[in-house]
Amino acid sequence: MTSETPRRLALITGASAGIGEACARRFAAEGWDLALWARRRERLEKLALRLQQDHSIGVHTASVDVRDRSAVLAAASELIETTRVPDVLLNNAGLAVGRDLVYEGSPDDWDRMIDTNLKGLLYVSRAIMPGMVERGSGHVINIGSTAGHQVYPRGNVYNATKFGVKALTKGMNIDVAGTGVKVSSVDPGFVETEFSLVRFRGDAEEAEAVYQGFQPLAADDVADAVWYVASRPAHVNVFEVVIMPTAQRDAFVVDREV
Ligand code: NDP
Ligand code: 8X3
Repeated sequence: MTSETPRRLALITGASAGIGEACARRFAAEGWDLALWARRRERLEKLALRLQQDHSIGVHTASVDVRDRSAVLAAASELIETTRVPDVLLNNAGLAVGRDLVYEGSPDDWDRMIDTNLKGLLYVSRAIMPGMVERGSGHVINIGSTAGHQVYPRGNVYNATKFGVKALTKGMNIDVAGTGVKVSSVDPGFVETEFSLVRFRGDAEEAEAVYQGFQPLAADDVADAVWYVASRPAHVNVFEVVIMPTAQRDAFVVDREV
């Protein structure tokens, strides 16, 4: 890289924990500048400070709820005006809430999942992609899930959102044909993060049980896959990576020691 070449910039949503945080560390270690978004500002600022110190990179943080369309637009404009259009947008912010039967489920939980996993992803993409298209380069990487490949009991609305992400990855790819912009998804199985703690509303015992008796993926394993996808040459577009723990072969086949 010459002194005139700006460092590449990745915008990561949901960077305050889990997969997003692991991706932030990975891209930082590769010398990329970062824009980190999530709702928990303190966590972002702590992470940013550490990454700036350890890797001498530029890190921009913003407390953004991706469900809030005007907050997304404001943060995206600010980022583009003060920094530049990101080279990579990692649409990672997402969650599952509850494991209820649809006919007993809470519409508030459905709103949280649909508004975050689908509409949030769309709002951020809508704010960032025009600059990529105009420049003729950029890469949107969506974090989907094996839950977007196979429906499991009581997964209903979360499954629907991740099937939706899968459709959006395909649709976005078609929409940017001819522009030089790439769209990919990385779809993990079980990853031990705060995901299940959120799903089970802070019940640590229930959350831990999800990962008991086998070795789940770590967030760093997913960050490896994301980095692989992001670091292909310009003419290579990886559409979809599905990554599971070796003990897991689908939603129902998990080799647990009992
Ligand atoms: P975590 O709960 O550890 O992290 C979720 C991240 O998303 C946090 O940084 C959280 O930040 C952020 N987030 C949640 N809601 C919002 C919002 N409204 N606006 C902005 N940021 C938000 O879970 P994971 O790291 O596991 O999850 C990351 C992604 O990976 C999700 O899309 C999830 O569906 C997907 N996934 C997870 C798997 C797993 O088994 N863990 C497997 C497959 C996919 P904050 O609360 O600070 O806003
Ligand atoms: C997270 C993986 O199987 O818990 O998307 O839904 S799973």
